[in-house]
Amino acid sequence: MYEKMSFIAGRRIHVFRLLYHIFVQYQWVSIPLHPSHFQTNPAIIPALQKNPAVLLWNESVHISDDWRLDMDTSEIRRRIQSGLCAFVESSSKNALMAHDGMRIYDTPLMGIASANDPLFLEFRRPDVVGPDHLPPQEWLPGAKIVISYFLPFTKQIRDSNRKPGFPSEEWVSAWLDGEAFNNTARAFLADLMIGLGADAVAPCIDPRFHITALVSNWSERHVAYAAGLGTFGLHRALITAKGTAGRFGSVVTSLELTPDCRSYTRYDEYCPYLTKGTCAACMRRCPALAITEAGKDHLACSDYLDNVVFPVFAPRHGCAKCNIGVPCEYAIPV
Ligand code: B12
Ligand code: SF4
Ligand code: SF4
Repeated sequence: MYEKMSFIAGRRIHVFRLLYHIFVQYQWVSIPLHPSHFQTNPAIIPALQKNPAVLLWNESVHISDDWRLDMDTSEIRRRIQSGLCAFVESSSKNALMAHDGMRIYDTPLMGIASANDPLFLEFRRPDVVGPDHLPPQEWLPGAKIVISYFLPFTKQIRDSNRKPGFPSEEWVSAWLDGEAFNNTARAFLADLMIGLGADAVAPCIDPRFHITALVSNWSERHVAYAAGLGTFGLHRALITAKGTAGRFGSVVTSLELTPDCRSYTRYDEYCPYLTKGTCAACMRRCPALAITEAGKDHLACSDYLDNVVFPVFAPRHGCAKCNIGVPCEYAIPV
């Protein structure tokens, strides 16, 4: 086995060596093969080409023959989730170099939605997301499920941004480097599906992804809602079992797994303000006064980020005071 591992030596792969250990332990991988072994979906190639981490992953890891689509689906699901967790926990990119390697994200949550969930049609309503929001089959013909995940920020990153007012240096760096890492996590997950012989697209790193007037054609929070990860708050962030302070990612795939049940029926069920008029802590935290009884004004928030925060921290920005020091920061408050 170690002889085989030496095949991948000489590359910048200490992350993958650790993953390799984990995967070998669970017998997920056999020997690394040439990248041409992988059946890469043409739709994702441009995104992968922009993403060296994934090509590296592609070059160095091959899914073993004992991990195939005819396995028990709950076991496949378990392995995908532990693979994603191992990636987040071991990647050297999950760290702020400018802040002594402060870790950005803790262990992720993962949820699965059916690609045929009627919610994806509901998201196209103008009062939900809008008609530009593409359903899974438009991202990937033959799509069966959507895998969504939540990357919670670590305590150190959150604590740095606890004081009211301007965002911390660590927070704005975590906005920039954290989204770059999120892109590698998206691509990692897509590549894992491709390695399994399925097709996969991560919409937010696909060239067709766009945002028009603050509305995207693939809303990660709405997708996470469909996948059972949480519901919306007054601040319009999605409240998950690990709170709101973090980021979402997702992958559409032809892999067929059982979707997760949603433990809620209303889209605002986890926010006590929206259900019974109590809390409103996020309203008091917002330096831009963008959150009122009427909800959150995206334009006011965006103006503050672009015209107050960005000029000071460019190319970084961020704020999220509404996600920190509030009852839904770490958990579901109901
Ligand atoms: C454009 C954008 C912004 C805009 C607009 C914000 C927004 N919430 O839409 C601006 C610049 C203001 C912004 C700011 C921030 N953003 Co931003 N942003 C996005 C982006 C790129 C697209 C969002 C989008 O498409 N919105 C669509 C509109 C329609 O959403 P909405 O109005 O909130 O939807 C409401 C309706 O659908 C309504 N509704 C009515 N009827 C029904 C029925 C049903 C069934 C449902 C489900 C809903 C529903 O409920 C929703 C909530 O009120 C996403 C990335 C992505 N691809 O998803 C990140 C994203 C939303 N942002 C994120 C973050 C972290 C932030 C910031 C905290 C930045 C920072 N790091 O400091 C701030 C503040 C976030 C906040 N409090 O909302 C995270 C959200 C994390 C979370 N826990 O929810 C995302 C998902 C990025 C990521 N990859 O994780 N952002
Ligand atoms: S701080 Fe309170 S009111 Fe605001 S979203 Fe969280 S639970 Fe809802
Ligand atoms: S991100 Fe900042 S400005 Fe935007 S709503 Fe939250 S607290 Fe207000």
